[in-house]
Amino acid sequence: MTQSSYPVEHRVASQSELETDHPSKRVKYESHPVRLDGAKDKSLAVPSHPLGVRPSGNAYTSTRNIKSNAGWFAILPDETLLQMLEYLEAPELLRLGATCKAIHAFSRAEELWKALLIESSPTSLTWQGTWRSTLLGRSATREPEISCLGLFSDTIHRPFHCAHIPLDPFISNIPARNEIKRFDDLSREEFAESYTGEPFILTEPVKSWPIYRNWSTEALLRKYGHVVFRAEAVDWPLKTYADYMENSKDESPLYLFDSRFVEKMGIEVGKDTPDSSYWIPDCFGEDLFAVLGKQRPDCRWLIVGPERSGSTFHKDPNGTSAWNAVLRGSKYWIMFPSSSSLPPPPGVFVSSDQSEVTSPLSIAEWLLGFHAEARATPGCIEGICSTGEVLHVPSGYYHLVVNLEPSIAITQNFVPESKLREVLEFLRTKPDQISGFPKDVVDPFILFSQKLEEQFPGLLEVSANKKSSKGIKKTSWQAAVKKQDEDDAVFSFGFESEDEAG
Ligand SMILES: O=C(O)CCC(=O)C(=O)O
Ligand SMILES: [Fe+2]
Repeated sequence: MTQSSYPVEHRVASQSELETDHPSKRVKYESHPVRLDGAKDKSLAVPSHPLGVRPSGNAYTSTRNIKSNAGWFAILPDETLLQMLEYLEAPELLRLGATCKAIHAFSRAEELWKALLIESSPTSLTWQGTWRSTLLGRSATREPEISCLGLFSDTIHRPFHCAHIPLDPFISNIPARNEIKRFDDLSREEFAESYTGEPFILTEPVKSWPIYRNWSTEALLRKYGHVVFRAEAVDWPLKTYADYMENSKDESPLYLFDSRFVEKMGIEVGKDTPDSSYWIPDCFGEDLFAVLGKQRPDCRWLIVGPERSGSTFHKDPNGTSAWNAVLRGSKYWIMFPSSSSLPPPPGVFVSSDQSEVTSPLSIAEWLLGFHAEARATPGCIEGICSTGEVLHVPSGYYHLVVNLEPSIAITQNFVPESKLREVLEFLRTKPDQISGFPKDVVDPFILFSQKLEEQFPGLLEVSANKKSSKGIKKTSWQAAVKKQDEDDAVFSFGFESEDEAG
């Protein structure tokens, strides 16, 4: 978080507070709550913290700071104090939180209770509105309302602030040069010839899917309420997750992301399949990972999440491309191309060997700290994918996605022929980053090469030649297939990446 993006909160002092707090005359209390810079609309206001905690900067203008009542704990930086509390179990956290108001505010941090609940992995649970009340098994309305006025802590206040920032300033006024392209539909040929390397939105194909008409949270709950889906680190019945969606205010909401949804829901997929629920939009039909059959890596996910849930910056797995179809809600996307000669997007860090992409910030923190810079960065592509639309994520593109409303989506990853080189190169050069393959696949690169050669003889070579004939970079990548050993038919391919090729 950059300093300038995090506000000093101005608030109206209550009469009793004015009496007990002895605010100095220099403190300027204003009669409106926190706004984002430039936010004119009242609906863009961020409310005050429920315990009365204010951002650290306010301490400079206050004559009282209740952290000093926390004994030896007061000497610890806030982050360290919170980290220390991570070692406590629920009963200890409750006891310590009863010792003074400052520690109480720290002991209420939702991230502590979320970790405790996930660790305890109860066989069944009823979502109560907060992680703490859910673990304690009581309604959030019964949580004590303790005023911790006089505590100034970014560590405590920041997640609350981030959970309430208006998204509107970030998703509106998209510069024309950044706008993602939109089409009704594209044919397979149009996609293959011109658009495999470009993000775009298609407005039509999803609208003919049966589940576009039928799926809503209510309809899914009626049919699949007891079906257990994966949401990050937990497996919850859809009913529990829907309760969470309906009644929670996490900075980074738990996101349902399930790769087994087709099997779990017992639905049919494919245009020519009777009672099919949905099918791959025509233009994305070519998928070379299909040669792997049951040995292909995870490729499709059901995604459900509340407003503000989403995905922090990442590139899709194994060098694949993806489509993401929105059935309910809408998603704001911001994307950047990647290459060895381009820096990662603002606020995203890549390890020197390119093996790790880290975006240590939550979506809201990133928006507050880096969105303006990102928007002005060449290559930035932005747009909103609404209900019934599908977005194409080209192989290698960085993307951050945030749901603007409660949403239901399906995404699928695939390998078009023009991205075959990228995928093979990924599998060959980044074995430690390969993900989603079944456990019995020992060497995905060899397996994929082998299957391709069996089912599409010569394709590797064609694909390599196409690349160099486009003049992107003369490469000595050799797609020649060498049969190393006639007996066990092990294939090997001589690759040289663009980076390696001088
Ligand atoms: O819907 C989302 O949160 C984005 C998912 C994603 O990253 C993708 O489909 O590639
Ligand atoms: Fe993605």
